[in-house]
Amino acid sequence: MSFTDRVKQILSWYTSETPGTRAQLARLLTTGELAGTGKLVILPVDQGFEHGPVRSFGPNPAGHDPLYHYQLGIDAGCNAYAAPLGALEAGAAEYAGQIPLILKLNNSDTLSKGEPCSAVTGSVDDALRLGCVGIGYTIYPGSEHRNRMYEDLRELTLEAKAKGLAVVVWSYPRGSGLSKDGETAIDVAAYAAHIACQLGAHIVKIKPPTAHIEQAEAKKVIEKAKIPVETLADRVKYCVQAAFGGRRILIFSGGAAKGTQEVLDEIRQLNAGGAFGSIVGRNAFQRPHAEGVALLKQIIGIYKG
Ligand code: FBP
Repeated sequence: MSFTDRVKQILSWYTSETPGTRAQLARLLTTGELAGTGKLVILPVDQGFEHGPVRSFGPNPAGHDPLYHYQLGIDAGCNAYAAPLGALEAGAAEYAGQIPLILKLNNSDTLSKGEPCSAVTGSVDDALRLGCVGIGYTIYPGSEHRNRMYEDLRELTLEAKAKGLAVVVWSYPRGSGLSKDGETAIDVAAYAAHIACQLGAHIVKIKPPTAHIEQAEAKKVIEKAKIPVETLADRVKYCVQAAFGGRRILIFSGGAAKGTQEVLDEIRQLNAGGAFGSIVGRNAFQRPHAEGVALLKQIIGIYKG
């Protein structure tokens, strides 16, 4: 029975939402190998847009086919598959009902320079038409264009909630307001998680934070209050706290392709820190199918405890 007490507890944090939105969150939490545990492993495949097809699918050319990723998510027992409009449209009919879908509603490419800002590339109605459980949206706190992204998200969130969908926010600090190390600094990561919660996200995704502290004022408080930030588990714990005291689902991204042991060690630390799960793309789809499935299953196994 996947509608467990833990699922009910998590849903109780979202009582202001419509029955439709709560049903979609429930569907995410009761699908796949982690059904009922309160944990999520999601397969995101927007890297073709974000980094280009060569960098994304060159290592495993089968990944050029959007249907490959539907099947990968299903075979691995993921809770959901997230992708931009074109890729979801390519397989939504064939795979209808087989895995929850998240429509990534804004995207950026790496073909131009300047302050990071994503374009809105789909609509809430597209998400409904394709049978998605929710919309996905990236914000770049630290960019000069952050306010535009926050305001666009506000409109989309309002509509998604009114139409009974879940809202998943990728909160990725970057831009001229931050140093390169600052993009994943513990204080900035926690801040990014908190901003996404304040913007009304149901599920927030951040990168695993480092021990770097970007803001001098935050450093003083971390030291004075003795907030532990030494290990990744410590830092994850703090980020979960920053996400409304643990009342929002906070998950962590997988990052660029790396060795299996390195991936699994990181997941163990995320799990130890109280992460609600992971969203792992490149480390899954850049491996041959069987290896990608095996790695995702190992990740799921760690979250299962
Ligand atoms: P990965 O597991 O491949 O890191 O995917 C997670 C993700 O959030 C993708 O959805 C997104 O395309 C990518 O990371 C962005 O990575 P970056 O911030 O390095 O451009």
